[in-house]
Amino acid sequence: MDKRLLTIQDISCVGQCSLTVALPVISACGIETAILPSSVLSNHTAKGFSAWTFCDLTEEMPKILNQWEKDNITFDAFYTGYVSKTQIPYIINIMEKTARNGALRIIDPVMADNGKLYKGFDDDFPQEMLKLCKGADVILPNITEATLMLGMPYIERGYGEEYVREIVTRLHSMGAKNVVLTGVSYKDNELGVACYDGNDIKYYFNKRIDVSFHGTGDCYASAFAGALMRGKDLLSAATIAANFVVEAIEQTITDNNHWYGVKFEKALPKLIKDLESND
Ligand code: PXL
Repeated sequence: MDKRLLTIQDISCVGQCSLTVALPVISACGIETAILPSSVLSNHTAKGFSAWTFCDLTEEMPKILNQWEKDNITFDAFYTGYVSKTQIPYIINIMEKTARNGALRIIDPVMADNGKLYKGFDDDFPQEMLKLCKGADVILPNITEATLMLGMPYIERGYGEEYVREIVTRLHSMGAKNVVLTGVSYKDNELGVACYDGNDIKYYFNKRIDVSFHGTGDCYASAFAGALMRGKDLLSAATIAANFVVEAIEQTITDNNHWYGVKFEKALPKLIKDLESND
């Protein structure tokens, strides 16, 4: 049977993030992708748009699950992104009820960046998100999200390996089987990821591109989930995803009018090629 993944996150109608990224990216990886929208927004909540509309879909979740159970709909993997606090128990229940044997839980604890929670998230959100991370096969926090969940200080630059080791080992000991920490940097000119599987920390670095675009975290997690489902190991999936994001940024920086996200569509051919090599 072909593999089927369920991704749970919002639809931001415009803005190249969440489901408008996850669905095309994971599908392009050759993996059947089902969706459970957590909410519908006119656009994302990051800078650039004047405001946004928000329609919460929590009440749909048990109804959708109920229908799926009648038809025995099941999944080989779950990938969650931007969700609200009240949805977390529903999501855990959906994952329990619809998992095929050995189904993977990939959790991107979307909530913060650059040391701050996103607009609309309360201070107790990190502790709730930790509950989702505790049962995960892989979590993909950035350093802000990881330190908020652990109650550790956020250090922007100039930290050493000990800081990263403390973050990934503590998240692992809380129950996340594998940790892919994004936005790791020991030198000004590099940016990368640290992968920890409970044994050793493996790194992958790219040259730092000194621009910040919205939605790159969603591009990263989607490509990672697709690559993992294609059978890549943790570090290979983390590497393929990082190179996909770099390509998407490079396709975007020359266009000053493209302010709300990255042109990930232009990077899909590279992603597909990278997935095919060493298959
Ligand atoms: O990219 C994360 C994300 C997803 N969805 C919405 C967001 C954000 C980040 O700001 O606002 C609605």
